Amino acid sequence: MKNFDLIADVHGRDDKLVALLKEMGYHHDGIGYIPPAGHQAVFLGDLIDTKPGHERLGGVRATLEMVRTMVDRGHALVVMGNHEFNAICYHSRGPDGEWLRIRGSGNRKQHAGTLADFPDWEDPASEWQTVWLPWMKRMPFWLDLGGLRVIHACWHEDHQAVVAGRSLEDDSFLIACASKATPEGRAIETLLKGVEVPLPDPHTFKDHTGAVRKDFRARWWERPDDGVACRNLVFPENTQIVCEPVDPAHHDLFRPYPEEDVPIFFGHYFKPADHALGPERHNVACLDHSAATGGPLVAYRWKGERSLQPNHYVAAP
Ligand SMILES: [Mn+2]
Repeated sequence: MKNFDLIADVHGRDDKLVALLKEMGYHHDGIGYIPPAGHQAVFLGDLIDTKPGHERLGGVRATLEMVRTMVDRGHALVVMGNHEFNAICYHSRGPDGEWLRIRGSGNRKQHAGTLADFPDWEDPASEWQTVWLPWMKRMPFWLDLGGLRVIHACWHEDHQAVVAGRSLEDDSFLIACASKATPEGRAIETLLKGVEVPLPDPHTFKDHTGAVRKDFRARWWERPDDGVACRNLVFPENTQIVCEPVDPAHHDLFRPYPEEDVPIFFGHYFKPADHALGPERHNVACLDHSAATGGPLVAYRWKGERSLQPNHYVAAP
């Protein structure tokens, strides 16, 4: 059986990626990085878009080139993150001629660290438009590798059934995915951005930007029954969240992940930089430790186990 080295959200931090690959015994042969014998890397999405305040000129381009070279040579696999999906929409128009992702200040800011690496991105003949957008469109939404599963945010078989076998290279499918009013759009929203659950009235909380929010990012793999408090169902931990139970009307937003299923790996959730390295449950692991800001880039080295081991984690500061 193959050993998989799972790597979460790089967000253009090629410096951390190089350090992590070296730490795991990968070597550069003049073309790209080669894993140790019997290993393959698996990227969990969000290769692009540095975070404001953590820009690194050239980092997104270097990350894309490094990962693409590994994928092309059979040394890595990759799944799509919400940032790749958002970027594809940002650069694609709908039937009405409007951009599929509004080019407002927030969306522009989120994507600026990527576009800074491709100054001619508006030119249809540019590398950005002819190489990277088509490559990102071909990324699968998830991988079922037999002994393990990977997806950017949430394993949800009903939503997966809606988009299975489809590719964003198909313009009409892309347009359907870009709308929150379609089954395809709702599927992508959940698979790539996770599950958000409303707090009981009248509770709210402030997110890291200071915006007041009513919906919290949930530990979608848990069972919310029997009065489990919202605070025990938020991910990552957040003591602003009330200790009241979730309204039973929202229980079906959760997708309890069976204890006996093979391990599921995802990224996306920005666990705090000082979060201990370890799985959420014996077969559930989020590997995003905020490498995009102050945290380490983390890998899990899977060697066939059904129960995840804390000593299989590797981190690059
Ligand atoms: Mn991310």
